[in-house]
Amino acid sequence: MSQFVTIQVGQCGNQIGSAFWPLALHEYGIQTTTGGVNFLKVQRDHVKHISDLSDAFSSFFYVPNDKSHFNFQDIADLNVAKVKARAVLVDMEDSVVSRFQHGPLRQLFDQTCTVTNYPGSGNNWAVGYYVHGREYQDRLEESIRHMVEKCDRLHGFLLMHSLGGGTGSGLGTATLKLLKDNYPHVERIVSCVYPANTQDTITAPYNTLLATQELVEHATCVFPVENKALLDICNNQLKKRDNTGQMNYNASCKPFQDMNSIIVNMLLHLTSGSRFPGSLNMDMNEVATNLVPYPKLHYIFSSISPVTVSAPNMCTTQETKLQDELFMNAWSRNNQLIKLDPLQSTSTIFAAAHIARGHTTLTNIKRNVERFRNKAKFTSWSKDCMKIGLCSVPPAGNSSSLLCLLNSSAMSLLFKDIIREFSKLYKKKAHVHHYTQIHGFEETHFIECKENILNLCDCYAEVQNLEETNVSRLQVI
Ligand SMILES: Nc1nc2c(ncn2[C@@H]2O[C@H](COP(=O)(O)OP(=O)(O)OP(=O)(O)O)[C@@H](O)[C@H]2O)c(=O)[nH]1
Ligand SMILES: [Mg+2]
Repeated sequence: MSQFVTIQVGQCGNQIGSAFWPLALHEYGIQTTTGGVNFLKVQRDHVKHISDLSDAFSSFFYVPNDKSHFNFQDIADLNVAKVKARAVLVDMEDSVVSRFQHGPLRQLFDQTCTVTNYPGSGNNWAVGYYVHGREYQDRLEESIRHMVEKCDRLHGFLLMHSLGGGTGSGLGTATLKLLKDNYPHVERIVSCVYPANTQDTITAPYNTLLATQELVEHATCVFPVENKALLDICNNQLKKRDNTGQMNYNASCKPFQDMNSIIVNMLLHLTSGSRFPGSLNMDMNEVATNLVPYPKLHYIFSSISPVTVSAPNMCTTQETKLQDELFMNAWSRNNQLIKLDPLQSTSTIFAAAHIARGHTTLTNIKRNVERFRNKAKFTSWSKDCMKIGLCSVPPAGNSSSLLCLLNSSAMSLLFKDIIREFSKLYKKKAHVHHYTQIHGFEETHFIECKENILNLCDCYAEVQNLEETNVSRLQVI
C-alpha cells in the first residue's frame, strides 16, 4: 500500500483538510469527537476482512516512534494522541490552522509540520510565490522532509489549495515547484479549487492564470474543481430534500463545508485503490500512466456518484441505488466537479477511467463501460481501452460509489475561460501595480503565462484535430 504526504495550503486548502481528515479516519472506522474517539461499527465491518489493515491505515497516518509497523487492532484502545496524519499545514494567516489546534483533530497534526504567519498574502499570487515562497522555503523544505522521513513507501504528495487567493495559489505553487526540485520522482497530485464565475476576490483572474501556468509546468496530475459546480451540486441536493429555506441560506453564505466534503469524497475515492484491497485495484501510479497521453495534458475531469455532502457524523450505510443508475448519475452534468461537456460531440475524450467502490461486480462495471463507449467521441486509442478499478471497501455512508475520470479536449474551455477573465482585467491594467511592486515579479510574466496557456489550448485542439483527420481518411478508404 502506498503512502501519501498531504500538503494543505491557504484558507481553502486547510478548510478542505478539515473535512478530509475526519472522513479519512471514518474510512477506517474511527470517528473523532471532542470527547475522544468513537468506533464506527458499520465501517469497521467493511474493513475487518482486510488482512493487513495497519498497512492500509498507514497510507495517510502513522504512529510516531513506530516507523515500520503497528497493529491496527491496537487502535481499539487508541490513545488518539498517538496517531498522526501525514500532513503539512501551511497558511500565511493562522486562523484556520489554529482552529485545528482547538478542535477534535488537535492531536492529529505534528506541530513541527505547521507553517503559519500573519496576515496572509493579501489575495496576491506574487506575494505568496515570491515573498513568502522565499522567506519560508527552508521551513517548508524542513517540514516536508520531516514527513517524508516518516514514510517507508512514499508514493505521492497530495496538494490541496485554491487558486483565487494569494497563499494557496502563490505559496501553494511555490511549494509544488519545491517538491518537483527536491523529489522529482515522487508524484505530485493536485486538488485545486477554481473560483466561481462571480469572483469573490477581484484579483482572482490574475492569481488563477499565474497559478495555472505553474500547475501545468510542475504537477503530475491536476484534479480541478470549480466552486460554481460544487455550489450547484449542493443546491441540487438540498432541492431533493425539499428544503428551500436551507438552500437559500447556503446560497448566500457559501456552504464551504458541504462543498469541501464533495472534494474530499473525490480524493478519498481516487486514492482508495492505493489504500484498500480490491479485485481490480487501480493504484495511483496507474492514474497518470493511463490518463495522461501527452506531457502537460494532465488536467483530469472528475464526477462522482452518489454525491455525499457533510458526512463526518454518519454512522449508517445507505444502500446505493441500482448500479446502472450510479453510472448514469456519474455521467450526468449534475455530478461534475467541474462544469464541462466532455460527452458532447464537440469534445473528444483522450482517456477515461471508472473507479468503483463497495458492492459491485466487474461484470456490472464492464457492461456500463460498454455503454459509455457509445456516449462520447474518443481518440482511436482510448475508445477500446478504458481503465477500470474496483476497490472492495465502500466510502463512509454508502454501500457503493463510482468515480468517473476523463481527460478530454473539453478541458481547454477552462483554460480559455481563465484567459478571458484575465484579459478583461488586464486590458485596463487594473491592480497590476500590486504585482509589479513585488521583487522578482516582472509584468511580462502575465503575458508569458497567457501565451503558455494559449499554447496548451492549441495542444488540446491538435490532438482532437489529429483524430478527426484520421477518422475521415478511414471513411474514404
Ligand atoms: N471550495 C472552497 N473554496 C474556498 C474555501 N475557502 C476559500 N475558498 C475560495 O478560495 C478563493 C480564495 O482563496 P483563499 O483560500 O481564501 O485564499 P488564501 O489561499 O488563504 O490566500 P490569501 O488569503 O490571499 O492569503 C475564493 O475563490 C474562495 O471562494 C473553501 O473552504 N472551500
Ligand atoms: Mg487566507
